[in-house]
Amino acid sequence: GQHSSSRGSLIVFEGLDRSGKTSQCGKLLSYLKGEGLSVEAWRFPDRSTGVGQMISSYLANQSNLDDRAIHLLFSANRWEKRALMENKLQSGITLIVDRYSYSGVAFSAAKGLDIEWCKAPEAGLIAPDLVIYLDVLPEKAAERGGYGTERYEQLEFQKRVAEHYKTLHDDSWEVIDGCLSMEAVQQQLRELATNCVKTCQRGKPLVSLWS
Ligand code: NYM
Repeated sequence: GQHSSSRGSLIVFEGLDRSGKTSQCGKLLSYLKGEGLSVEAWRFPDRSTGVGQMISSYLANQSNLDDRAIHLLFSANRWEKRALMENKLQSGITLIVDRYSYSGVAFSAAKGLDIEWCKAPEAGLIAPDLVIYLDVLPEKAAERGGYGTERYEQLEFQKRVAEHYKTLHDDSWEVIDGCLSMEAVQQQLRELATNCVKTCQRGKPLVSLWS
């Protein structure tokens, strides 16, 4: 059973734009809540902070920033949430997070920045217990009602992002075929998340990312 001292899980969703992350996160959140779990949905970029507003304006093409400067802002946006994230996890709350450091690296590397340079500022953030990668071919994602008008929402760019994501997979990753039906994907996610939550409740330690 769940002990008051047991920690929550950090479950991260990654994937290309229009891979279905946001819908699946929402469904998983409702399901886990229904199971009586303490759970919150987060997302990065968190556009509610000062840093987040700079990112949002950059993404909307309302401002221009040097590629490294925007990379560091995305990272700072995670760092400013790190302490709160750890407190929530330690107090038993599971976090379902729509994008994290892997987006940071994959999108910046797709512009030609060095991967190790991109990873460095992420080292020391909390490592996810589970990364769910919703795998959809860039061409298929592009067909899904089309991209929006934000920066990066272009097929050729998304193809490069997909290639960089592939180099980031580690033991915490589960690759799910995002072209299956909404229900079939959700069914797999529920099972993966439930197992992950149990493992963390049994005392799996929190560790740092890439350090
Ligand atoms: N993005 C997101 C990055 O380039 N770096 C990051 O660190 C993160 C978290 O922002 N195209 C990109 C990926 C998306 C865009 O994300 C906005 P969303 O999930 O559409 O709000």
